[in-house]
Amino acid sequence: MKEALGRAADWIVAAERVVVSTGAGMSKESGIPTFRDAMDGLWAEYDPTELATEAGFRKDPRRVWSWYAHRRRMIEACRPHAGHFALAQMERLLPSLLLVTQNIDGLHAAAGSADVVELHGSIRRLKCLDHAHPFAGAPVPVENGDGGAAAADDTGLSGDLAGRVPNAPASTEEEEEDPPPCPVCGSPLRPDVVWFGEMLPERAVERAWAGAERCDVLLMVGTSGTVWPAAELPRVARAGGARVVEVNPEAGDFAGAVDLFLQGPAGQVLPALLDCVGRRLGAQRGRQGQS
Ligand code: BV8
Repeated sequence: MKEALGRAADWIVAAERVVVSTGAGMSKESGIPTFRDAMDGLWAEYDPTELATEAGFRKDPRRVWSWYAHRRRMIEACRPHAGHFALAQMERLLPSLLLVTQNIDGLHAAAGSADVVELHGSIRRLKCLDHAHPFAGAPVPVENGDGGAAAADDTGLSGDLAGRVPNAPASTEEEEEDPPPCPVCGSPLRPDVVWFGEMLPERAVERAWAGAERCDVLLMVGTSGTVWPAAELPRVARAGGARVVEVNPEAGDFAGAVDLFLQGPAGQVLPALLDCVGRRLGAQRGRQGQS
């Protein structure tokens, strides 16, 4: 692993542009179950084609709203881990790092990543079903690891946290609840996430695909490559001449689009990678200082 970390760090330090693409595995060590894990995966309990779709919501708004309220409460109790903080630090150290995530939990922003492209939206944001009116409830500051409020960027593409959940039951039992009505048009509120069968946010797709086409290194963390079109990113990056590095305890389904596999959990591999990158940048600056 040491040799592989060194190679990945060499590529990252030599790169003009780096793109990082994260999936549910990135949040696993923060306590948020992934979709795929047989043991505790969200899909093990529910049928996503029933719940994470507009049709499912229209069929049973109470059930889908309650499922998201349950997930939101779970996520609000979770904190970024060392891997999230390592990516935020890399963003500060490197000339250009674009962070693209499939995750809806807002943990990258909570760890201080200033510019996060959320391909699948954010569970912390709400909008109405019929007109996508944003629910402008009281903003919810995101507690990051040391209790401070994280920087929320103004691109609207990161996990901005307007929209405290209305009628979130305070009680510990999780009784089902009806989605509240939109204050503007009265249609039911829904999470501002991309459901299956829905288009991804245009601006997010533009930024992610342009970033992947032009980058020198794509670092993929914690994704199985099952969900489209996000699963396309490594192929887009490779076609643009980038090197693709995967961080995962087990290799994903990328059909040979990966150049280097760093096997292990994000919370361990990313801090180790940051350490290698930091040493190389320090040595580089030392040499420049002497010349
Ligand atoms: C769309 C928000 C246009 C909601 C989510 C081809 C092209 C286009 C579309 C399709 C296509 N083929 C099929 C489709 C349809 C569909 C799709 O992809 N279906 C799948 C099931 C085959 N795609 C769509 O509908 C997309 N829309 O394309 O619109 C369109 C419209 C109509 C018809 C056609 C096209 C919208 C997709 C977005 C869905 N919304 N989330 C919510 O969360 O409730 S998807 C959701 O599941 C997540 O956001 C994430 O994207 C996905 C889970 O995937 P991963 O993140 O990869 O996580 P997973 O659990 O799979 O894997 C975890 C990984 O972590 C594993 O590899 C594991 O080993 C690793 N891991 C575990 N522990 C760790 C770790 N890694 C690191 N550290 C650890 N500690």
